[in-house]
Amino acid sequence: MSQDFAAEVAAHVRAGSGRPVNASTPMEVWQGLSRSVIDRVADDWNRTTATYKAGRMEHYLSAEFLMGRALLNNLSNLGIEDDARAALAAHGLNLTDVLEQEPDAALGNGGLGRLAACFLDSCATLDLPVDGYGILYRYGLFRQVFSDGFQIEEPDSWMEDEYPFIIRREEARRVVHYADLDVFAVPYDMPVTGYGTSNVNTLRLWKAEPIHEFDYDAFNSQRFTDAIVDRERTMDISRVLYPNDTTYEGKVLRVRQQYFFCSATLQELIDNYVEHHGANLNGFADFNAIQLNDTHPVLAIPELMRLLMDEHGLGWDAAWAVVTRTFAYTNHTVLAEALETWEMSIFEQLFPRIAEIVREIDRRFREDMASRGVDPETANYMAPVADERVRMAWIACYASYSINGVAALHTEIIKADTLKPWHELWPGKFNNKTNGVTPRRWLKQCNPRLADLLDDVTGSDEWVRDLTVLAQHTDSVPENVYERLTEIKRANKVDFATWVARREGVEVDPEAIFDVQIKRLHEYKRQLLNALYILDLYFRLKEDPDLETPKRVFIFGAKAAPGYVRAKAVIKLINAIADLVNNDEEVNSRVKVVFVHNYNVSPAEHIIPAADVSEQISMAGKEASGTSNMKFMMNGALTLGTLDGANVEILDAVGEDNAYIFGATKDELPSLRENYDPTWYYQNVPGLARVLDALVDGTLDDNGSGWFADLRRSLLDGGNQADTYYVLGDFESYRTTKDGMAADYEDEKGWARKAWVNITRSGRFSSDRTIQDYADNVWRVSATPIRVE
Ligand code: RUG
Repeated sequence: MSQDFAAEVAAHVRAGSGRPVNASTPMEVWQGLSRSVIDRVADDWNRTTATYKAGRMEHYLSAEFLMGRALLNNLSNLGIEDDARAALAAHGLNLTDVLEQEPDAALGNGGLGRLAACFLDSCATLDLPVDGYGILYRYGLFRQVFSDGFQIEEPDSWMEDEYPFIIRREEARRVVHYADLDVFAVPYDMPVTGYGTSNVNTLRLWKAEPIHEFDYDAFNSQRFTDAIVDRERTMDISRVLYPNDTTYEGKVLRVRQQYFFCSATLQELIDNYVEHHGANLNGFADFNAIQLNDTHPVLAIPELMRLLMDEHGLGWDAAWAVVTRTFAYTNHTVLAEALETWEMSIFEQLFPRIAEIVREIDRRFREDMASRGVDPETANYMAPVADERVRMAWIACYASYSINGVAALHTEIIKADTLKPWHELWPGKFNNKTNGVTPRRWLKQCNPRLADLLDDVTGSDEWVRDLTVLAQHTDSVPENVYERLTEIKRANKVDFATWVARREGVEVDPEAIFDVQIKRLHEYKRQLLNALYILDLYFRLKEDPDLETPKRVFIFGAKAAPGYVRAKAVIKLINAIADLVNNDEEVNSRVKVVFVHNYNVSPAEHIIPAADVSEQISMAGKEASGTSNMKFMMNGALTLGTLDGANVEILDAVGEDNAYIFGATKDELPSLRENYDPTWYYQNVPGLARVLDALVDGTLDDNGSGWFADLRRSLLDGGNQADTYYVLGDFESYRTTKDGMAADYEDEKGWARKAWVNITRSGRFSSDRTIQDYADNVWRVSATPIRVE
């Protein structure tokens, strides 16, 4: 097997590079090895697709799929990682080096996009007939670099080199029609392998291409720019993830993107239905369920109405009956500003027929509400269109048969608050689906040492497909497990130290506590609270060099939205604190601060296995779920967090001795805020004034931007309206808990025991559990293993 594989790999490398393996570049070797994987899965992939298409399927529509790297994931799922290592070794090459060639497929922003990727992995592993649909962005999320500690955004041209894991399916292209433009939607497919199964699912990403290459006449008349205008306008549709939408033109482009992938996908689903089940579209929902991942794909609702009515002759009521049995909607946020609304004029401009359908949905909705006796004010609040704006979340709530939140607390909040009037009318639509993460990528692949320990303790690798089996081993373990766990963590930290020294130029001590906060930069996530703690610790150490505290390394990774100045200010602040601390000889042997630039899936795979502390410190009630909290837990890091999102369920799983919880709860906050006076905290909490003053007294340099003074003002100015996210209110409780946690770290065995409890109780946070729940209770699809001849 291994020898055959070595020959296959060599042949694929040669075919791509035109050179023998030992004369090919590492990138060419990566490409050749990747092609061997595609070769391996091709038959099963084809068979899976054919099998699924004939039956009931679920389609996961998402503007984001944060897939990360594909090669190791596939090798591991297919059980050929060792063969690949041997195949490369035969040519004197190292698999790890070759894997490092791969760019991250960063077609997503953060948690929402990575959740979609974890879900695909679980669907394949569970043999579920589910495919994903999205957009093949030429440029993924921007590449972050730092200049003087400021975030700079650069394009992420991740597909510039040949990328074998995405295959163009020219023959399946569709035309998407806009009032001002017709474009091709060309599908590109990515195989999604599962662990220990022959099924290979599909992620289909649409790319926009011009119908006419360019205007030949214009080009021949030397009007070169005119000749390519429409072509570029078309290519813009799939050029970047989340184009800046601060201008009207930017909004038009976003809406165009959303319609683009919804229309292409639905055209395909309908054609597939007709091919397998005939031309009577009334039964469409018997064979198709569609999960709307947030509001970005909500245009699929009016588009399905259009296709059913205009192209397949259904009347309004029949079409609406299909639509309301097809769609399910996942809400990922309670932040009102994140619930999309668009100007109706954009719809009129791009697709008047869709605008007409949306208005008709709105008219009928209002009629429906009146007939139910809903008062006009409430009906207007809930209406799909108001003040000439289209409210995407409200359309989703009206048309979907299922509405879910992503953690127990979050679902309670949307029922009681964010989506309250819908819940009052349709309580049966609401359900909770606590997020999960795949233990394949987030444990087995990124932490092989721990995976080996789990194999040993449990006696098999069954845990990879059923993480709940670990719970049987929480208490009954041989003594040396704690020692092995400590050794594994230390070895992972040594690896991380090498990686981060090379990548960021900062030396860190693996003996220190590795305290990590990695997530998008947002004020509600409160990276600022963490930064203020570090600054306070710095001053405490300066004041009292004998202060008893273990060594600490504070690790951050975060991107700020390009237009979000305050978030960018926090990045600059953390970098300034890193400069201060790391360059102070009196402190830097005890405290280091590292900001890992361009945080993404691959850096997370290096960071998480090395973490001791998982910072999950959002203001209670604001983080819908969080998913890094689950990845950290699986890798034996202890949560330092508020009672927010899925932290609540993590605490429930591990017990209060094995997590560090602080801060005001969601229920306490309203009354605390009523008489909130941040300046009281400034004046009375020891150390807080010193820290806040350091933002403006020259201790820290913001290069004249004025950003640090603005941060300080945001916390202090404006009475009880200041400090929206209660940073100062929670500071004391955070500091006490974090100090206590650091002290506990000194007890090596006690800490290892807590880490072990976290690992073995992480079973319920596997995305396999989440997906099985969706499959049984929302999608009504069942495992469909392909027969292998
Ligand atoms: O902020 C949420 C996270 O709490 C959650 O874990 C993740 C996946 O459900 O989705 C994130 N999210 C929310 N990403 N975008 C939004 C805004 O719609």
